[in-house]
Amino acid sequence: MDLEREFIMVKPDGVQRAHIGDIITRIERAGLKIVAMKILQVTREQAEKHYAVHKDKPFYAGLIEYITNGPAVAMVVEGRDAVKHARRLVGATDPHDALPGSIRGDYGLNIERNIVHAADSVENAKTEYSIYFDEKELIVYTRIDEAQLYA
Ligand code: 3AN
Repeated sequence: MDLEREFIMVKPDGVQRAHIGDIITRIERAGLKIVAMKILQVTREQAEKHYAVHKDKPFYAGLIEYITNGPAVAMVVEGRDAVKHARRLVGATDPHDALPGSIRGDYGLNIERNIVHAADSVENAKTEYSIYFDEKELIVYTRIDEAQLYA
């Protein structure tokens, strides 16, 4: 079976607005397995690595300021097509375009404060989670519902 690992982060506005529990519930409920998770204060160095691709964008400075501005929750989740499913749960980048039922569609109003991040490919997920986790922090286990999820 082709399992993917995806990197998800509840950003500082998601933490401050007390959405951590709801976001974790949505991830678990969809069948994605949490294999690593921590609350952390993102450093400027980590943020610059994470958002290197946006270095030349006009919103870059604000993005770095925002993500380093308070605690965030970083996690690695695993499952079949995990990247596609996590992005579906998260919704479009701009909350104005995100469908109701998605995290950003339900809670977002502002593209610069869009609550949650999910990597857009398996490769980027690995690059991103490696900024925040050592490989040995990823826990290998079987969830009891996998027999149904992957039947
Ligand atoms: P996503 O997080 O949906 O993959 P990216 O990777 O294009 O979106 O953008 C990373 C982050 O940069 C977004 N989550 C958002 O906080 C910020 N961002 C993206 N586009 C804009 C924009 N046009 N104006 C302000 N901030 C933006």
